[in-house]
Amino acid sequence: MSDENLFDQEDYLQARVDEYIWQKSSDAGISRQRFLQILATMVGATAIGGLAKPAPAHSQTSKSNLSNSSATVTKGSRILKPLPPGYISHSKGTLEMNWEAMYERGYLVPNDWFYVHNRNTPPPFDPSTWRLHIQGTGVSTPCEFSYDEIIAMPSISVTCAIECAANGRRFFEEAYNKPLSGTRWRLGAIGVAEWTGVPLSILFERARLKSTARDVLVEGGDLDSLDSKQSKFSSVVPISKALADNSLLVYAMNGEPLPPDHGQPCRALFPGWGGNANVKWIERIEVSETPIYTQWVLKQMVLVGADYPAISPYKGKLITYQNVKSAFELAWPATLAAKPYLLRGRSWSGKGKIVRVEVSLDGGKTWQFARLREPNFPFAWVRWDIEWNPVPGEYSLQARATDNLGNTQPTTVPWNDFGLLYGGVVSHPVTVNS
Ligand SMILES: Nc1nc2c(c(=O)[nH]1)N[C@H]1C(S)=C(S)[C@@H](COP(=O)(O)O)O[C@H]1N2
Ligand SMILES: [Mo]
Repeated sequence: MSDENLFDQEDYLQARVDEYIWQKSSDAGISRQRFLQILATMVGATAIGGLAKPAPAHSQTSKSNLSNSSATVTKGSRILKPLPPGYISHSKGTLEMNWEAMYERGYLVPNDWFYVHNRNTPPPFDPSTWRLHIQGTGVSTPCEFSYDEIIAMPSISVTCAIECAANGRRFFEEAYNKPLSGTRWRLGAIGVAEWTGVPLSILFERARLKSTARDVLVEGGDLDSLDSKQSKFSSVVPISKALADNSLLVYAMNGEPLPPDHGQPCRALFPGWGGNANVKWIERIEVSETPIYTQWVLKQMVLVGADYPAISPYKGKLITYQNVKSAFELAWPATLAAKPYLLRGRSWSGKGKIVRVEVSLDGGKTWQFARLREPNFPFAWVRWDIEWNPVPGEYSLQARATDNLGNTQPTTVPWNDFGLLYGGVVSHPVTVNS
């Protein structure tokens, strides 16, 4: 069977045409000098480039002024950072952002507050022995880089979201009254940060990329728990995505060295793609002249269900880019006093930038435009607000966003067996007391 026609499938073609000219957020980016300063002053750092050892679990005190106490930690946690209060710990390796914590907060999610999806405990990092290997049939000169070499290379900063492909999974369960396996995320498996790193295209140039390169496999240092063959956790993207200006080997998050939970020392950034593409704790990148089909891509990164006919060898419809979603910066469920209130929220799209947000305060009967705030970066999110002066009662608040390609949020979403990419309008329950 020829791989060629399989690779020509609609989704990957779509991914290729979807590639936008990225507006580099270099103005907002941290300077190299500043980064090196931070690195040098980190506790336990021996020298520039000698990054601090990962802090022992839960020993750090959080810098956030909201974190007076920590949320309960699941026994045997695979998350090393302290859990902010109110954050939802679904399992040993998952931490969901609670949206009320974002009320009136800045554009970026601070590192301590960023959601976590760890299949494993972050592997230990030793800057003296860690190497990034670039190899495969798609490069003429396979090579390796040390951490010091990586951070000495030209870098850019990109402000964008990372979002789990399963964000919103719970709304499938609620809409279809059917249980799903996997983390029961509401809408908090997303965060926006400023990511700094080396464009993958620069690394590939050093390895003398061939014009015939097709696919890129990015591999982490941890095992893929879903794979019985004990392979490492990995993701595959087409070469066109890997060569996009904003596809990075990231080593800094919001101006700090990448924290252990978020991929220290380096992670991939493929803006707009599902969270799992952004492989953490990278050790190896394989560039191939032939399409790479991993079990993960064939069987997990797919929509499986009656509305998604499988395209062999995929088990369903392959997913790449994230869809449009919206969330209120409110507790779930929320209880408010009957007084004028500035309702706030955020909307985002993996395919571009949000141009319009409509809000319904009456369960979908009438809609009003929300006011959009700056900044509004593509592949990140936009903050919005709307005035509300409610009388006591029970409410169902809804928000519906539209991106610059006209993608919007439907009322109902067809079922898929893994509960991926829920992009429907969500009803947020709110009680207003007198
Ligand atoms: N090596 C490795 N990379 C990984 C994962 C993992 O378990 N191991 N989880 C992926 C998934 S499913 C998501 S949603 C994102 C989460 O990134 P974050 O924890 O920094 O928010 O990382 C991705 N990268
Ligand atoms: Mo995820």
